Amino acid sequence: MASLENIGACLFKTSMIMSTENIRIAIQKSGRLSEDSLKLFKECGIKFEAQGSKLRSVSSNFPIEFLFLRDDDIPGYVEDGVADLGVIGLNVLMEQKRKVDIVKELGFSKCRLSLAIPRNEVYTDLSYFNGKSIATSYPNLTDAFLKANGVKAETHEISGSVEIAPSIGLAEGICDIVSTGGTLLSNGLKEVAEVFQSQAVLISNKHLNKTKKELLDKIIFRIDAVQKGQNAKYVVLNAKEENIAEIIALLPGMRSPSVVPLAEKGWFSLHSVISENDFWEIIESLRSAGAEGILVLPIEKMIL
Ligand code: PRT
Ligand code: ZN
Repeated sequence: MASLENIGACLFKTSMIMSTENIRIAIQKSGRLSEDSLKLFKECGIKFEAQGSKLRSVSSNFPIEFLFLRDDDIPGYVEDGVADLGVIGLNVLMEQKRKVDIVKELGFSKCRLSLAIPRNEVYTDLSYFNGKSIATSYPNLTDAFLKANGVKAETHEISGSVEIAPSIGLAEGICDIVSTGGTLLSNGLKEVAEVFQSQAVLISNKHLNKTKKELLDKIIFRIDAVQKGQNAKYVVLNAKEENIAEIIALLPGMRSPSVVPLAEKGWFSLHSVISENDFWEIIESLRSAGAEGILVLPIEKMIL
């Protein structure tokens, strides 16, 4: 008869075998996507080391292996199945036209691909670019945009320092990534048309096996919880009993808020979850409805 120890040993061995299949994710080694990518997976409770020259790291508490790569290589590795998942700017992904699935928008590294021209040029509309030359590191996205808008311009692909192209006579305009607009400004350029909006996305290989699909679902579940928590705030406020109904009507919370009696008779503490934007819009109405001692607290994770 099987002893408890034997059954335990068997279960242990089975779980070891089951856990040998790691899902592999490629994230940028160093650059504008790296810090937020690392932060996201740490907030998802996935422990791993990412220091110095390390090119890979296996998590100690989740069956996942991280590969640290240049961002441009990530879509190709995910398409080929060298990595199962990747975090990449939508701009790079769409430029490369790789066959992968976009599984989640991650909400960081937001930027736009825009057309810009020298500041002193007079600009009316996109027809300005007819017959002009445009320098860019994104020829596919730029050409597609120009074509969709019936503009016949010549794009010149260059790999870096696109913003200096007009001043050295290489092109008459540029199509480049803009975030704050500071780089355009300091190079005597002005943004005239937005071509594409980008943010970091989680991508996946199209042919994940069952185990890896299940792991991806777990990762998405965790990312959802982190993202919901980031957009939501926990609000605690005090109010007299006669004002509670009016205050509840103002709160667009998840469900009915908790109402807890305070030590002082006739006073209650009201707890609710609302989006930060909603909060700023209704704060004055809450105060005029009699809310006092309002506390707004961050939420780490939110599971609905
Ligand atoms: O070394 P590796 O190849 O991995 O990285 P990289 O140098 O190619 O990319 P990196 O780290 O610069 O950017 C990675 C991703 O971050 C991009 O593909 C975008 O999705 C996103 N991102 C967000 C940006 C910016 N903001 C950004 N501001 N990528 C580039 N810029 C550059 C832009 O090219 C221009 O030179 O910043 C300048 C403009 O910024 P502002 O703030 O002055 O407008
Ligand atoms: Zn790159």
